[in-house]
Amino acid sequence: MHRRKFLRNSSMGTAGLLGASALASCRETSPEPLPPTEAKGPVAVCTWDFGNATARAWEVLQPGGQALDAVEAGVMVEEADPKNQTVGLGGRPDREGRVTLDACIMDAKGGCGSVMGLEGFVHPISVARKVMEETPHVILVGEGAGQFAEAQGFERQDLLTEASRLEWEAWKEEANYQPIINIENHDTIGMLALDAQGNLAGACTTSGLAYKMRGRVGDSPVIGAGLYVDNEVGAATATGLGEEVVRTVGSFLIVELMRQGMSPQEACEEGVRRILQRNQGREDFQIGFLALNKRGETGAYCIHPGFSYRRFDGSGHRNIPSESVLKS
Ligand code: SD4
Repeated sequence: MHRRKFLRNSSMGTAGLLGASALASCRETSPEPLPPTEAKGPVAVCTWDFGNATARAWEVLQPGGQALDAVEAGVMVEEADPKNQTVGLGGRPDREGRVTLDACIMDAKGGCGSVMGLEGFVHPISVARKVMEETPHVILVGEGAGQFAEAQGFERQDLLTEASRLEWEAWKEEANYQPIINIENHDTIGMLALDAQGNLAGACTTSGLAYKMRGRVGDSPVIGAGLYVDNEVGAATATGLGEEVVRTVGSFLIVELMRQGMSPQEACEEGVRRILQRNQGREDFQIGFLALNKRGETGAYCIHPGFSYRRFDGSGHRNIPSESVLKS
């Protein structure tokens, strides 16, 4: 069908479903993309209270470095920290006792790279960046991702620390082989940055749910779910129970809501509301969203209290507690 005719037919169909007034109000609230000169950077934000990670990103951004380099360098701090048992080295293993890592990265030009189920490399975010920059693909998984990492010069190493191994062994005794889906056990890092040139980038990296089934992948390496960046509008990232974030394509949704005129805060609240709508009456999981727009404004929202994010900008370094739906 001719493209213009197809567009006319499909918009008539949509008008029938939504009603003409809904369409009109959509148009009224859709702002033009901000011109780059109105962007207010640099800013770096990340999920949870990872002050060392935002400080590292700031070292890149402050002298005029790029958002992409900042988010990679920032999340690498958590990947290398064995005390963070949800990311990189020392991450909790799957139920077979193997540490499998998921990560993705996006730049200002719409470039994206992702690795899923990567084993034996401390910095999956850097492997994801290589996928973006050195291959014609977006995602590499499992052993293929590992072979690629090795070919790119990354070194294999055992990521299962003694602390994580002992916890896994204790879990095996008690847990009836079920993955842990709890509320507190989330330290995945998603980082978003806006640089002085007005460009956005994002990175997200995790070892996923503790004691997950072998082969399970969550939202964190899924472009649009755990992370999304649109350089005209803003960026968003997620932490928490990935299955629910994947079902709603959460980070993409939040960026699209910002495009339609919502603030980062309003967009994160709507993202959480959509997830709760699908899970009415269920309170046994946590989701937290974090968003940054082109003006350098940020927002965050979660289901249970306890989520916070770190923000580093020209005015300093802060840990900002997130609002939540449930209050206790
Ligand atoms: C996942 N979203 O694999 C991740 C888990 C997470 O902090 O956020 N942990 O589902």
